[in-house]
Amino acid sequence: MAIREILTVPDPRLREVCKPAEQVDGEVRALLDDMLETMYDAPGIGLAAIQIGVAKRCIVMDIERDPEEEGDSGNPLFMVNPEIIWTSEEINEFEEGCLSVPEYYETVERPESCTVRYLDYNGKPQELECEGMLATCVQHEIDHLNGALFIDHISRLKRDRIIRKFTKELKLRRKGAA
Ligand code: GNR
Ligand code: NI
Repeated sequence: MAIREILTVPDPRLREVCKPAEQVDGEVRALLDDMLETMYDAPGIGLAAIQIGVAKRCIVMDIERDPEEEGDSGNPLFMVNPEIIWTSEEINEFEEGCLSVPEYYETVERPESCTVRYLDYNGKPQELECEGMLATCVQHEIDHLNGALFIDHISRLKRDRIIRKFTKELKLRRKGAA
């Protein structure tokens, strides 16, 4: 396993539409392992493969692990080719953040519950009903697979402002390195 670098906005790879994995083989499992380690290290509650530069439809999540608790194994979820097959009418507001948009938090509205169909770590088809924070997280991660970010759900004014801030910081860093 290895901790990989997490891409941040405005990296254009975060806007790619990711490709399905053909099967859950050793290579995909190695990717999932790296993603989990990277997510725990960050720390975060979810991670999509494209956030470490791999354009495959793979996500990992753990909303139970306490990052303060050394060695807490939590409850990791691995999903390959996840698809949302049902969403509730009921909408939830949640303060979201993203490891690819560091230190920015904003309220996002999404369906309160959803059902997701996916292949698990062993390639077995599964369906999971999600609600609350898990429902928010899984929708946030599947957005990543389609090149979408949580800031796409907020006002254009706020989105443009945050993208401009990150673009400016990137230019300054590049200048500093030259
Ligand atoms: O760590 C994360 N926390 C979080 C909080 C509210 C809603 C979504 C998330 S996901 C985020 C990690 C991340 O960027 N996953 O793509
Ligand atoms: Ni994210």
